[in-house]
Amino acid sequence: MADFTPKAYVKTNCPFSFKFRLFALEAGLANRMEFVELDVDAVSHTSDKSDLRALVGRAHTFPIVEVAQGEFMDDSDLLIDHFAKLHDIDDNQLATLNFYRDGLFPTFLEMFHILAMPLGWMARLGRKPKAFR
Ligand SMILES: N[C@@H](CCC(=O)N[C@@H](CS)C(=O)NCC(=O)O)C(=O)O
Repeated sequence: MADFTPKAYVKTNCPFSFKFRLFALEAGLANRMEFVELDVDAVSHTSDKSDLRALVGRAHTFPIVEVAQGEFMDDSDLLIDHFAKLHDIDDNQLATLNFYRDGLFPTFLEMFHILAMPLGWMARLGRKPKAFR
């Protein structure tokens, strides 16, 4: 559908969501899609997630984008590839995206893996750390 506005669901604590959003912004596509932010601090966060799961009709990760009416795509790299091809953009030329992809993004993932065990203990004690929401 030519006039369909893609709807991107992004989670506020999510480094993959940030990657996709940064791509969209730097590629000049951000104002051609709608962003729906799932706020991990919101009281409604758990129900927001299950509402979205029901809408999508399958388990998924964030970011997830409704790329056409009723058609959902997740995985940040697949999404970047999809929109880059659609708009004839070379994402390797996007300097800020690559600054993030080569720097903060892998650093964050490394720290997350190192911290996974203590964060898991906290979660089991009933204090759900932000990174696990
Ligand atoms: N390979 C995926 C990984 C995405 C991912 O793991 N996202 C996390 C949030 S940062 C997720 O959706 N976790 C499940 C959840 O929050 O329900 C990508 O690049 O988009």
